[in-house]
Amino acid sequence: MENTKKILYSAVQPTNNLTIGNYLGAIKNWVNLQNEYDCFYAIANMHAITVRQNPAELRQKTLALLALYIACGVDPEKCTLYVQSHVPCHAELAWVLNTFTYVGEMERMTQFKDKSAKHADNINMGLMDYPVLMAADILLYQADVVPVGMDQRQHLEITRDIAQRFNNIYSPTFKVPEAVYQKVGAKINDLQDPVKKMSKSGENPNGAIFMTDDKDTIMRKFKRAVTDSDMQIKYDPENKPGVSNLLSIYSVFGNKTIAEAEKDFEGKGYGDFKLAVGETVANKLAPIQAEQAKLLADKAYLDEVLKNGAERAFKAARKTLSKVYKKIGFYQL
Ligand code: ATP
Ligand code: LTN
Repeated sequence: MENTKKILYSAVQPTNNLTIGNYLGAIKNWVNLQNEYDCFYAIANMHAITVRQNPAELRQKTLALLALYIACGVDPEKCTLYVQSHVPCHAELAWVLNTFTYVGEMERMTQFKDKSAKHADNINMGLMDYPVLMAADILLYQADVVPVGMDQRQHLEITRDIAQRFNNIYSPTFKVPEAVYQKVGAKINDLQDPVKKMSKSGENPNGAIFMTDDKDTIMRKFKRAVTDSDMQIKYDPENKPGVSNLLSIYSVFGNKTIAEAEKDFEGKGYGDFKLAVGETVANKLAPIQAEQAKLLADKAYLDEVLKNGAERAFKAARKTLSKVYKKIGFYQL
């Protein structure tokens, strides 16, 4: 039974605190899919260092992210939870895949262009190579599906291209993965600038709701959220991006369809609407925050989860890497 399950792979970088965009776009889906798939969920600390990190904070954020995965409902008994740098195969496969990836392809990546503009003083090789490391992550585990937010679409496409390229030159070696997105929640937008994605490292902290925000902060940010002047609470992302974004947030946190969400606010004003969205989010986050704090107090348990995870991940990853080394002609002892 166990072996017939398809494989799922995903990861989040331990940069900053997560936003509800990360939760709704990715982690919530991970929880829904964990029974159906054999899941690997990584903490992508090697990706994180492509922009400069404070070492003490990076260490702390790594454990905080693990605790958050578990607090959100990811079950370490069912899934493999591990830290990317604990499995050296990621760096090793990334090196090989670099030789199957063109500089021009990497220069055209939207995230590379955005991050280069944002960190103009540190456009390092790692930032450019980010998608290749991500391809290595996914391909090492022969993943069938990769649940991510819409912003990762281009990275998933290049992963598929690299896999197919390698398979065509040698023989079928890598599974060509499919991206899976949430129907609602795959792109949560900034509360202050609702045509831009909500980002954990965005400029305006009022634009993002962090998973660690307390109720007062959440209510204040929703109260200030940008809407429009027509006073209609209906879902129309094109013409009413602010209101539509709030409706999406409300519907996924409240487990409702968009139509049900619209119905809840028939005849109501924006003031009431924003309060209700804030209440719904704060009530959902409170138990997650409490559970995360409890888990963080038990470092021995978290370390144990990571140790088991690294062992399981290494076994799976090493198998693929050995195959690759053989195919490309690396001399084996
Ligand atoms: P950063 O701002 O540091 O670049 P980020 O907020 O984009 O980070 P990542 O660690 O890059 O976060 O992404 C983690 C996961 O969250 C990915 O699957 C990504 O697609 C998803 N995600 C990020 N932002 C959003 C969003 N606004 N809406 C939906 N999903 C999102
Ligand atoms: N780049 C991803 C994080 C990430 C990832 C992965 C996601 C690193 N490796 C492998 C899916 C599969 C992001 O969400 N920014």
